[in-house]
Amino acid sequence: MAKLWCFVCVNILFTVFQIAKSKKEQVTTPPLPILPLPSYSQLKWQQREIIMFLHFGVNTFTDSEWGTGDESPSIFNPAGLNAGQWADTAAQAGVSLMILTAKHHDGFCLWPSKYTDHSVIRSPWKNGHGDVVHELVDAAKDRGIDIGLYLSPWDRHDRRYGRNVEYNEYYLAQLQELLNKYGSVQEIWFDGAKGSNAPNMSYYFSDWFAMVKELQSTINIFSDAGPDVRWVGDEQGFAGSTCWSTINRTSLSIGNGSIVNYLNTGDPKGTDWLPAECDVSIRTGWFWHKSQAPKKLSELLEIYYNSVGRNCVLLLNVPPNTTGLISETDIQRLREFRSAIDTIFGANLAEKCSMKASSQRGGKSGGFGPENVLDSDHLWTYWAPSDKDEESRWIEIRATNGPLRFNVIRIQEAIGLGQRIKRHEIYVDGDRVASGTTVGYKKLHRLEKEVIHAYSVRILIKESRGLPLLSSVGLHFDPFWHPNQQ
Ligand code: FUL
Repeated sequence: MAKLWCFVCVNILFTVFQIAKSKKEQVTTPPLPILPLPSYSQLKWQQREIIMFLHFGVNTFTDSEWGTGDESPSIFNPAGLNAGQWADTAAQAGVSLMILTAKHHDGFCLWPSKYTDHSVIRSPWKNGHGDVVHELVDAAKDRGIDIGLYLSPWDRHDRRYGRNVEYNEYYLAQLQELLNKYGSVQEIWFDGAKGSNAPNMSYYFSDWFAMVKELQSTINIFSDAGPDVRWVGDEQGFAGSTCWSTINRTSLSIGNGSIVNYLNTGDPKGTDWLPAECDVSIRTGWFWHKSQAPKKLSELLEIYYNSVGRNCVLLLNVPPNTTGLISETDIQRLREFRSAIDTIFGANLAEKCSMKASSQRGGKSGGFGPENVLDSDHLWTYWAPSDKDEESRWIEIRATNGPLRFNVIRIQEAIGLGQRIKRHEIYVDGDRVASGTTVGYKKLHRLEKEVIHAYSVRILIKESRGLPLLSSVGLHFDPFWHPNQQ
């Protein structure tokens, strides 16, 4: 009997202990999101950081930017075209998506469309049997790179342009060709440029967008007004120093010059997640011209800081030449650009430091401590302050191995739960060295003065929509940054 009692008591104790243990170990949940949120495809797009644009077509051979539409297909003969070389260039530059102008404003099609003969079919290139889109798709696939397509709405060649139903049918037919025939397409570019050759031409955007989504479920649609990616409002590759991924789509329209400032900064009250893409060319023009050279490394870095470093994606155009190759000078510059980015951001001085924060959600064991900003996950592990921490929310990096030398500070928000930070400041050993507004996926601060002997860096969140959530923080040294020489 005593034995039985003993057995029962041990069992009861064990159960009580298990219950107590499971209570103690209850995991703290993530905070509620703040809407709007990015879609899966938008998040993937954001993490690409740099996308390559390829402007190529009859303009390449006529030394022009906007073709008239009267060009003879016989001028298109890129005898040495090698899409493998384009894709290698992209891979070396760390690019995971390449967008080709399948048709520019001149109406010439780089693929053998069934619906027009103003295309590669009538060109001498490969005796009319070539298909540039196909070549790019194959080369990109071999290297694990995704593709995107640009199909100009404005068409200066096709006779149907200006007759609404006919042209929209033609345009939709071409969309079906491109999005059915070439496998997965990750971005489609609807350019807002529209000339005066048919002022009353209206584009059936709703039909186009619906068709695109029907044919490609993970694609992002770019236009001045989205619906997935918005134009940044300029072609210099510069976002606003305040840049929200949120905006009100109802205030946007395609080809409307009066909204460029709104596009540049976004809207903290916006009800749509519509991040900005910064398009700019490595050269002056979008198409290749013998007389032009690539931008200097310092200019490309300036663009990088003002696009990727301001919560955007950089869409950098690298135009193939008349041979059908990307010029060596451009390849060389891209190599320098990638190597500079890797040099600057390859090492994070904060990794060797200790972290402190004003508070943390769920206390010490809640899983939302400041150390989360040092791991390699830049979305789903993050520092979250406690709900009660409303006054001064900060995170601090403390040197443990001697003083720190840096001139760039990187801050990233956990945008999977919404973009939140409105205003922030940075202090080094108690002195304010930088201040800013939005953070978003990535904010890069290049300091006016290099910090050579620091022991602590504090990021203070002054204002935010709900709790600020930081997913990554970095202290970097940029040897190419000379503020006084700019
Ligand atoms: C503009 C076009 O007119 C340019 O030719 C170029 O394609 C650029 C990316 O978009 O609107």
